[in-house]
Order: sequence, then C-alpha cells, then structure tokens
Amino acid sequence: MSRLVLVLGDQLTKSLSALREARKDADVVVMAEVEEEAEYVRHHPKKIALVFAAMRKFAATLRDDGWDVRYTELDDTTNAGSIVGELLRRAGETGAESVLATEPGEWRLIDKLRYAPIKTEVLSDDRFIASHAEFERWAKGRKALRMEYFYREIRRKTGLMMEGDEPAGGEWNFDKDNRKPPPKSIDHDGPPVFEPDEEVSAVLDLVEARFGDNFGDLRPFGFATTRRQALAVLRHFIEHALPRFGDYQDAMLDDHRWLYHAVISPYLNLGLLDPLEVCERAEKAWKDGDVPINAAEGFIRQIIGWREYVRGIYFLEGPDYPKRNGLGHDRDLPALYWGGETRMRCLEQAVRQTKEEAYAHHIQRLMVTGNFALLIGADPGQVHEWYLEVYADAYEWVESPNTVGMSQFADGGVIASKPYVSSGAYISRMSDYCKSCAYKVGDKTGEDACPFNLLYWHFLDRHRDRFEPNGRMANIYRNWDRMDDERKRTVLREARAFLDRLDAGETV
Ligand code: FAD
Ligand code: DLZ
Ligand code: SF4
Repeated sequence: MSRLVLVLGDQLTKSLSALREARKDADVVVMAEVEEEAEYVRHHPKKIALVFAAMRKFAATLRDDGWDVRYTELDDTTNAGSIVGELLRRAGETGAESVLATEPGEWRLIDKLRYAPIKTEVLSDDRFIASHAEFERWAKGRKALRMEYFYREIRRKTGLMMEGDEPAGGEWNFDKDNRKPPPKSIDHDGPPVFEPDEEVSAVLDLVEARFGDNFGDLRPFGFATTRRQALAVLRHFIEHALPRFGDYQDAMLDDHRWLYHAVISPYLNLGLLDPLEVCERAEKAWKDGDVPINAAEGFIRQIIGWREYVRGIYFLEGPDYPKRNGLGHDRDLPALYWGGETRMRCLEQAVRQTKEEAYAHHIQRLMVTGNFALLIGADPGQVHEWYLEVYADAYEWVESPNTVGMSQFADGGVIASKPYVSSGAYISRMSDYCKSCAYKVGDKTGEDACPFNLLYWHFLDRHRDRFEPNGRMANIYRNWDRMDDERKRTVLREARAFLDRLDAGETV
C-alpha cells in the first residue's frame, strides 16, 4: 500500500527525514500551495513568492530524481485550501491510507497533523544540529538558559573551531573584537541578485493577483529559488563579506542595507542550505587563512548557537510561548510599522528596507524596530505578528523566540537576562541615521529631543519594580536617580506627551 509523503514549503531538502524513510517505487510525494499557509498571517508578497517558487523548483528536482510528485498550485480548481485537506484529497486519488511527514516548524501545523483524519507518522526534523531531546537534557535543572553555554556544547558536539577539547584561538567567543561602529566605506554590494526566469515570473504574477495588497514590495524580486542559487549566495558571502562580518556585525548605514551580512536565513529556513555545511565552509575559509578568527567564530555562533538555541526554546516552552506578555504591554503597533509617515530616520529606514526587501539585519530588527516597540509598550502579540509577516525568513520557531523573548522580554526573561532597550546614543554610535534625522540625538529633552532618549527612561521608570532587583541594571537606575528631580519630571512628561501623540495617530 502506498503512503503519502508530505513535503512542506520550508522542508525543501532532499535528505529530509520523510523522504529518506519513503520508498520511491511505492510512495507518493505531496506538495501543495494552500490558502491556509499563505494566509495565516498577511505575509510579505516577496516571502510568499519565494516559498512558492522554491517549492515548484524543488518539486521538479524530485521528479527528475524519479519521485511521483503530486503538486498543487494555489489556483488549481481542485485545491482543498489546507495541508490536511490536500492530503485527504490525494489519499482519495491514490488510495494511500497513511501519511509520512517530517515535524513541521510550528505548533499550529503540528496539531493539524496530529488530529488529521488519516494515519500520520511524524518523524523528527533532523536538519538541525540539536534534537529536542538534546536541548531538553541541556536545559534540565539549569536556573538560566543562556545561549553561550549551549553554544559551547554544540561546538564540542560538532568539533567546529575546536582544537581537541579546547576552542580554537583559546577563546569560545571573540565578540570583544566585533561590533565596531560603521566604517567610512563598504566594499561589498550585497548578495547576488537572480533575475526571475519564466517559472518565477509566473509565481510573481500569481502573488501579485492574490496578495498584492499585503504590506511589502513584490518587485524587483531577486531571491535565490534553488539550492544551486542559494549555494552561490553562500559562496559569494564567504569570499566577499565574511572577512569583515564580525567587525561590522552591528553597524547600520543609510546607503548600505546589506553591509557584510550573509542574507542566507531565507535559504537556511527553507531547507535549501544546511546549517552544518554553511559552518564548515566558513571554518574552512578561516583554516585557509582567508578569514580572521573573530569573523568565522562570530558567524558560526549565529548559526550553531543562536539559531539552534532559539529553536530549542520554542519547542521546550510550548505552544503558548508566542502569546506571552510578561510586561503586560497593550499599545497598538503604530501605523509607521506599515510604512506610515515618521520623522524618526532610523525607523523610517528600517521599515522602508523591510518593505522593499523583506529583509533587515539583526540590529535593525532588535535595536530599532524592536527597541521602539518595547519602549512604547506595544502589545507583544502584535509585534510577533508583524515580524512573522514582514521578513522572508520568518517562521514561528525562529521568529517568536527572537521577538517575544529576545526583543520584547515578553517571556519574562527566559531568553534575555535583561531587556534590549537603549536610548538614541546606541543607534547614533552604530549608524549614520541620526545625521539626517528631524530629531536631535544629543537632545535629552525639548521639542527636538530624540524620542528614544525620552522613552528609554519612561520604560525603566514604569517597570522599576520588575527591573531594579536585576543586578545587571542597578547602574542604570543609579544614573536615573542621580538626575535632578525637575529633569526627571520633564523627561517623563515629554515621554507621556509623545505616547499621547502616537495614540492620537499623529506623525511622530
Ligand atoms: P547574518 O547576520 O549574516 O547571520 C548569519 C545567520 O545566522 C543567519 O542567516 C541566521 O540563520 C543565523 N542567525 C543570526 N542571528 C540569529 C538569531 N538571533 N536567531 C536565529 N538565527 C540567527 N531570524 C530568522 O531566521 N527568522 C526570523 O523570523 C527572525 N526574526 C527575528 C526577529 C527579531 C525581533 C530579531 C531581533 C531577530 C530575528 N531573527 C530572525 C534573527 C536575525 O535577525 C536573522 O537571522 C538575520 O538578520 C538574518 O540575516 P542574515 O542571513 O544576513 O544574517
Ligand atoms: C510560509 C508558507 C507559505 C506562505 N505557504 C505555504 C504553502 O502554501 N504550502 C506549504 O506547504 N508551506 C507553506 N509555507 C510554509 C509553512 O507555513 C511552514 O511549513 C509552517 O509555517 C511550519 O514552519
Ligand atoms: Fe533614531 Fe533618534 Fe537617531 Fe532620529 S535621532 S535616527 S529617532 S536614534
């Protein structure tokens, strides 16, 4: 009896556990573009186009390999509209009585498969370095689940950048050499751009017709849509950008949106690139003497450290995680997040880039859009939905720990030991945004004062009970207490006035 082998839109890997387990001569692969996945949030049109185009091309390579692939396009008249609906329809068509699947990256879909009215075997997704069991073992009994210690375990497990039992270069982490302010000039133009071929163009037309009203520009579209193209992006990054990746990891520049970042997260998360192969190539570049140790280690840590760690947290913490609201924040996310007018240059830049590219780098996400949302007390559920919608690399397993945990502190400190908040000084140090802003980053109060300067203290003051006992924040509260009372009152009054203007829908 044949089985159906489900391959989801972010499972585009030939060595996927379900494909490894299946029999080419007997089983039938099911892939489907469905409304339920395309509409559970209002995804950026570029993200939908990337997923559909990559799915279509992956299906073709499976057919070339001899698989019987039943592929449903979104506009097919027989499309059942959901993954489970499509499985049932294909079961009727083929006579298959069971489904073989690889665990989806989201509780929502895991539940749908669990309760599907057809026998379904779900295999673990071993495209990650740490299994759920390994992460649980590591987490068990620990007071705090800090990424750094998990990362060291994974270094030992993979042997990446290790010399015997010791970390290469004598240190686990070279961040002290990273995070320099922006350089005067950038000698890298960003990732390769792929002109849409006939197949990609057909997807773009479909997405324009069906999702053209979602936030974000569909064209120009230059993402890689095949493994071969994704590998070209990786090669280009390792050769041209990795050597300077560490140095300028946190920098932000008006005229250089890519800086020295890899822009490979969309491909890693779709399954077109494998995390271990990516790290091995970076390690080789360091061993060959082409890349300094701080760059190679810093890059590898993002992937085997942060990426694996946030996935571990998502599955460890359970389905309620994205709904947490540890600080009780409830302000609506302002219109500027969807391109509404703002005088704040840093936010305007981060949102414009997001709209055009479905991409912003980590510090733009964390210290500009995330920092502002946290300071104004935005509802973390809305913030979570925004991040899930607007980035091409956004899937709940990776997006929600970064947003709800790292950025909004809404998980009560599972991920972050203190909230990622800053005044304008940090943004000014790490970017050139403030130079062309209507506000003055040097002004702490007054009409032109940078809103981050006001909101920073307002946030700390209103959450004093929660954060004062945190030893890592004691100095900050001491600084606040040292300010004279009149100045403190002015800061808080002006911050409140700013929030009132925001709530009234005025341009800020
Ligand atoms: P680089 O800076 O070149 O880093 C290399 C790789 O490391 C990335 O491709 C990515 O796979 C991995 N990586 C780096 N940081 C993280 C991290 N914190 N968590 C997981 N992987 C990481 N990343 C996503 O893949 N999907 C998301 O939906 C997502 N949402 C985020 C939301 C917020 C609020 C924040 C602060 C971060 C989020 N990140 C997310 C993490 C990070 O911003 C992106 O992985 C990174 O910007 C991708 O661009 P890049 O490939 O150029 O990364
Ligand atoms: C993101 C996405 C979109 C937009 N569309 C589809 C789709 O039509 N069919 C599909 O199989 N997968 C899609 N995906 C990816 C899924 O939403 C993803 O598998 C889950 O969110 C779990 O990570
Ligand atoms: Fe952003 Fe403030 Fe700088 Fe303007 S002055 S760009 S609002 S940090």
